[in-house]
Amino acid sequence: TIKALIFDLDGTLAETEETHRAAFNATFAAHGLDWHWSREDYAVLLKTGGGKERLRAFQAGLPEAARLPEADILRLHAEKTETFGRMIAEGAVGLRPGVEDLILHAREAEMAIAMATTTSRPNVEVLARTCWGRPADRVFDVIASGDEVERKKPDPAIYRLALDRLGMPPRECLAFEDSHIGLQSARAAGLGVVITPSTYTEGEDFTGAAHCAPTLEQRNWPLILKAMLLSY
Ligand code: XBP
Ligand code: MG
Repeated sequence: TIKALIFDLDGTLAETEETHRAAFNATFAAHGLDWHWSREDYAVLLKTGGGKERLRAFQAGLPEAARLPEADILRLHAEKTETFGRMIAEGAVGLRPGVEDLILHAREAEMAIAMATTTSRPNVEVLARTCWGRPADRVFDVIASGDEVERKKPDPAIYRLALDRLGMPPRECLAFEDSHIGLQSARAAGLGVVITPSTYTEGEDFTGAAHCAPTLEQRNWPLILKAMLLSY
């Protein structure tokens, strides 16, 4: 039986990636940088999990003279996190359809609810407060977030950390993801995975997922529940 559900944040609980992109671009502009990430640029940049890692990957493609020192990257990222937080608090996104109900029902079934995300911890907090009106640790029993592991998705470290904190083996848990790198991360940690593709990940390769549904809405649950049974 499934005793815990482990959720990815960006793209799965909420369609946050456009807000991340806007926050990056606003930060670049505020610093007089002529960097601007289009949707097309960002679709490629998202293959690198983690905002700081994404900035470094972007810089690697620039001429050496245009690259910033690491301290500047960290400062830009910290500012981007603040801007993103303000945007979310102002209501930039809501939970994706079905998320709230699924978590409520899982709670009724006495399942634990966990989060395994490559995003920064302040982003988890602001989303929980804005969308649930509660601190994150009152929505999730366990939270594993970006800066707690050295290697981000597709590495399994973040899911292993969440499993460790749950104190459960992977076969008793199910992961919910929206991306190919998230799927790889969860699978490598031994988890069954339900995929709900997001705007940026539609069309990615989801081979190995236990089930793929357009959303977590209730009408998709029979299939999701079947996936839970099938994956073990
Ligand atoms: C998706 C990510 C994150 C965000 C940016 O995370 O790759 O890096 O794009 O967040 P998830 P930070 O695992 O939740 O889908 O800038 O805070 O790193
Ligand atoms: Mg995601």
